[in-house]
Amino acid sequence: MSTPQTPLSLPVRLADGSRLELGTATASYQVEGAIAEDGRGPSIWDTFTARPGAVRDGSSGEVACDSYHRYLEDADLVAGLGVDWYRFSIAWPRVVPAGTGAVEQRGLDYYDRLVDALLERGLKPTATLYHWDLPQPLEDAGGWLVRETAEAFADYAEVVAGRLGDRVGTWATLNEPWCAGYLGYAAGVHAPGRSEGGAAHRAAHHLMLGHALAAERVRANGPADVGIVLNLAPIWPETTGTPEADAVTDGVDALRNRVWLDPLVDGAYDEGLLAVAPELGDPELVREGDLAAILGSADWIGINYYTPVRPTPATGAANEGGHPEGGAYPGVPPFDLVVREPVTDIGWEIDASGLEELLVTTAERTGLPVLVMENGAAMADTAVTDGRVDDQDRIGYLRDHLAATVAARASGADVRAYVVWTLLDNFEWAEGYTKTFGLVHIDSRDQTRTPKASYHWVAEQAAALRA
Ligand code: IFM
Repeated sequence: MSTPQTPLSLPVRLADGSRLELGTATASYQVEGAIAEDGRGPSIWDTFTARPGAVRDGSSGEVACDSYHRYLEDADLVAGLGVDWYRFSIAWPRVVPAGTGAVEQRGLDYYDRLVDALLERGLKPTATLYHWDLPQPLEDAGGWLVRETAEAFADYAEVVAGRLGDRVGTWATLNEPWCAGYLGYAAGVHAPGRSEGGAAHRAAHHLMLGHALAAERVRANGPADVGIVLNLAPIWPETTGTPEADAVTDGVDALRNRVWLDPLVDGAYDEGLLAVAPELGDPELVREGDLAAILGSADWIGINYYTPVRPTPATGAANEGGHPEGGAYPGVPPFDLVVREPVTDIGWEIDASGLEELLVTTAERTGLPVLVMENGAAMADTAVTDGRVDDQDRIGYLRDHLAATVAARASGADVRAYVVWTLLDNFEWAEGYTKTFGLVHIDSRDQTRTPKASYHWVAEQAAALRA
């Protein structure tokens, strides 16, 4: 990693006068807390976190960063960064507590206040409609394995857009459907914690259908820029040149990348994908008109990038390789995932060139604007000394990845934004509070927020871009 002190050369504007926009992001269940307040219903993450052993430190989002009550302080922190955007997500169970039916106005009121607070501070509110907190009643009725969930998602999207659409211009339907579908319904390491093998492909299709139906409803509410946020990955095979290795590489690429991009760009699931996911060839699942609805339904593609994926045929048990993601690729021949040094505190390999590659290839493949909607690093930097957290390692990571973003843009890819994950140290899903990605440290005893050195570094980059 290069030294953080090296000045970053940011091409401030392109010939057309546009510049890269910066932002930071959070997600409802990871920061809000207040899970039983103002009529919020239970979500699958409330249920999953209560399951013994599901979360590393046995914690939950019950309090999290208490952002439901401290959103003004958070908005001030984002404003202090001088960035353009705040990307937040809306908790479906706050707005439609049972998943369908009655709307909870107090839940909508919260997001209304948040959006106004951002606008008052000159920030662009960017809303994600689904960052994994499915209302539990919908899971009880089958979750993403059933079509009705996609239809309910569209109804909920319409309610939210109806209330916020006059002030929110940029909408993301789903965040990382790969996690919602395959970590949730195949690997079982995320809520709802089900290990259903190939049935998870049903979830993938319903998520994409839900995206398309929701996008249509959001647009029906007025001018809106609607996209989808994918955790695509550069697939860098560790082994090549054998039929086994090629089958693994193609299968991993199919489920990590093509199952989302192909229907958006081609309106089809390709042959290699159908080989690992024959369920996607079932006309009862993929009904007439579904693929036509998904085709062209995104105005932009959001990319969340942290690490490359290096598969190799397994030498041991099927799809284990000691990696929790192994079970998230049903239908792919047994493989291991190789991780090279250096790694972050969560064990993810650091390689910024993967981001540049993804931005360039995704822009080419889709012909759409691409936005880095999440990028950041878990680093073991929890100590506050004299009111400071000196996270030079995080600065190094961000610096290299922002430089990779700029390089992709300079080479002609239509890269519009770079959004840092995340504003606050928060609830990191199955890792609980053991892994911290934030620009701002949170003292869980009293919720004191302490901006880290990386916060000040991002502020400097934002100032340079605005100059
Ligand atoms: O914290 C998550 C986020 O919710 C989704 N993208 C990856 C982040 C780090 O794991």
